[in-house]
Amino acid sequence: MERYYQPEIETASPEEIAAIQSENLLRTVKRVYENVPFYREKMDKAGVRPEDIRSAKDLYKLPFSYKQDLRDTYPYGLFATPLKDVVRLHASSGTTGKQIVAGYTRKDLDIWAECCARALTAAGCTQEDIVHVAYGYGLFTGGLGADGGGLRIGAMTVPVSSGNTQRQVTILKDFGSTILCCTPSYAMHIAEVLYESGYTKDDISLKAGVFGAEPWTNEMRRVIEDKLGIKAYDIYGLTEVMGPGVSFECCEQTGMHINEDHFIVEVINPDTGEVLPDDTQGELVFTCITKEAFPILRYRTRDIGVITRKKCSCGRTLAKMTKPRGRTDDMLIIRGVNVFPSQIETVLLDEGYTANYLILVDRVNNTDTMEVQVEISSEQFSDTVKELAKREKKLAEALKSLLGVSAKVRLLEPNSIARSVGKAVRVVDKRKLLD
Ligand code: DLL
Repeated sequence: MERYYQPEIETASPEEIAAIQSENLLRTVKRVYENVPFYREKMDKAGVRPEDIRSAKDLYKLPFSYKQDLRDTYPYGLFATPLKDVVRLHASSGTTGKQIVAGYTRKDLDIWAECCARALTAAGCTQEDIVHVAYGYGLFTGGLGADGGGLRIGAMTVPVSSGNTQRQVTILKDFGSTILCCTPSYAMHIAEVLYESGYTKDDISLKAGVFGAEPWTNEMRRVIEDKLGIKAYDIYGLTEVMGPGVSFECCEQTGMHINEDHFIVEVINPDTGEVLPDDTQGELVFTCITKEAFPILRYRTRDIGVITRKKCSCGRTLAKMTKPRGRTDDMLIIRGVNVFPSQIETVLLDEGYTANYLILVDRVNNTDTMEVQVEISSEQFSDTVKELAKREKKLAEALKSLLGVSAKVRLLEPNSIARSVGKAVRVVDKRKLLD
């Protein structure tokens, strides 16, 4: 029997959801117009007044917002409450060195916990469960987001964070964790270490996993389910909109239900901005309608997906989105960390290298690998082997420090990377992330 965390919302009629959305949207638009100069100027420029938004149907009249807007207003320019009311910050990588900063009031954290509680409940979590959170804790939203959901349900929540995989296995075994939350690639790695340590799924008590933050295929789902003896559920979200729990999978496993009482989703043509009908592929755009501190409007996620309102066998009426089918920009997700090639280029140039580089991404033993190859100048090329090794180490450290994820560095002799006649090919991604 499917369980819901808030059946009155999760199975509400489309009319009820539309009414909630309109009411919340109107309030949010008025609030950001009054409190955030960025939105006021943008709306004035577009000739839209808060009064022009009379229901959720008028959403299309509002201007879009972009990652660039967050950079331009870094760090707090889009906050709609005084900083004294903000009780938590999270952040993720932007396209350059600057982070994308998200703020939360106490109420925002409460709603976030509620959204994650819905996701965990859909994966079968109850108060009786032991939720093992192996997403990273810290500025990344994964750890504390999932943690909030576990606490809200009243499950025993274990904040293991990511890394030290041997210890993850020990904790899974000894604590009897029943629900695992982490990135799907980390789940694969945990499974591997479990078996390498001489154990099998019979030695642990897991029954479900809630995995997201990066693309994963149904093929990968089957392997994880088989190795860990669980049912694996997808969860989606992004820092700019909230973090994990914007949408979540149910028992049907054919897409993720969007928490539509808190977020309005649109699918648009990324080139023209035109709003597309349901069941058509396009860029996902989210509007936060209940957030106090950082209620972003019509945010261009760059994630490509499809929205459907077809009846779901789980009984939920909330619209569903497919797994993201790619991105309209060049963002890579390496071991759950967002990485833009432009960030790598900035480091290379800062460290005195040329802009002749190549980023090779692969997945080896279910773990993402990244190698940055960069040409050195003729003068650098005459350095001793020892000096070159020192240079590689220094560059690897600079990359790790800015990206938050490690990369192997290979210095190449001058002119060894093929020059392109059109758009430079900077990234070779050998992972097969889509079905
Ligand atoms: O990844 C939030 C999150 C944490 C989601 C834990 C789920 C679980 P960001 O670091 O800001 O936030 O990255 C957001 O990651 O725009 C997608 O491109 C990608 N992404 C997130 N969830 C999924 C998923 C978190 N389930 C970016 N499938 C998004 C595919 C995902 N891609």
